[in-house]
Amino acid sequence: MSCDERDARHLLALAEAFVIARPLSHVTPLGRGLINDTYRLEAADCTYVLQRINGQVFPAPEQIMANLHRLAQHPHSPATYDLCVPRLIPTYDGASFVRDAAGAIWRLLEFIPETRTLTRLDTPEQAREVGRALGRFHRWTAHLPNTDFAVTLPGYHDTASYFKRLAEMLIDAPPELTQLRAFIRDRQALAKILEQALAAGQIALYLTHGDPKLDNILFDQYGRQARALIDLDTVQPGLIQHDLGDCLRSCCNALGEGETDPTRVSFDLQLAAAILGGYAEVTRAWLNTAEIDCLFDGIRVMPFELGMRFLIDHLNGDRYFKVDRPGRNLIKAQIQFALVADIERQEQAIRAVIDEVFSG
Ligand code: GN1
Ligand code: MG
Repeated sequence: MSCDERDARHLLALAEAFVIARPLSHVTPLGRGLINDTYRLEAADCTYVLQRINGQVFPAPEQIMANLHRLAQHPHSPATYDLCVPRLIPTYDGASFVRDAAGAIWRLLEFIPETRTLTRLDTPEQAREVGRALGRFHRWTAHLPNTDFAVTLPGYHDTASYFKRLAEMLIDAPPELTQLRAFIRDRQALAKILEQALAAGQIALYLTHGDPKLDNILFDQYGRQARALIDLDTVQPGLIQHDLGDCLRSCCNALGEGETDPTRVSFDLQLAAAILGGYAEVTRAWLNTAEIDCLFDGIRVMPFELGMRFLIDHLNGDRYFKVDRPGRNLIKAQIQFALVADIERQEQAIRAVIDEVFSG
């Protein structure tokens, strides 16, 4: 029996605990996630998503499951906002997950049929749909008190603490990192900007998605309508400015996170305008001026933060993000910093778009 076969049998045995169609037929790896292990499971004529939560990254995976439960008890279905989120499938014992022999948590989710992810946005219409989907998600989750939800990943978007940690790690930086060190040091104020706005009461905490990158948005089969937001592990109290910034960071870097040449990276203003337009269409009447004024900071800070996170992981020996080879996290950090630089070059234009789309 090959190792793959053994793995597949192990996965099918785990899936047996859940209330699903029979017989279970096969499992295959799914998606491009950097943290959890995700599989597509076929059973009879149904498809499911089987996932192992990364217990090294999430200190208390049970809290994720508790948050997902709270979300599922929302008094309004997401369909009220023209949106889907994946449903959790219970076990025969009525639990929402099983533990394997090593203590890891596995869960099963519905596979939302007739959908697919896009590897890049090809049209402004698709980009507009992305913005609408995120706006709808924020409107939907805003009905629930964010204080009822656990913080599943403490410090997740604490940019200032990543900055501090990295500054210490880079004190004795090797010569090839001194340029990056200077780039980061010049942006100390940026690392604190949203934290200060929050402390000053200009912006507020909401229940956020936490990871609305393009891979986590499901489109219909034709790639026209954004139908669902998936990967809800980081749904926790947070800033909508972070969510929107993260979404633009991912969608407007047309070459993707995996690009290897920082000189080729750019922030696509046309796509950004369309995403912001779609987002504003849904949230214009709901957000206040101060919240809108801080959106640009979110757009600038998120690639900066992710670049720092990739660099920290590189310096730590690649323990957090999955990598295909050593050095990958360093390149990924450089790509994110190149994106920050291009966002800064286009600041005036991006701010003008925000003003325009929110003035409606
Ligand atoms: C991670 O696992 P995945 O791919 O959904 C990360 C996000 C990053 C993203 C970058 C919990 O998400 O914060 O933006 O990689 N998730 C966590 O691709 O750290
Ligand atoms: Mg994720």
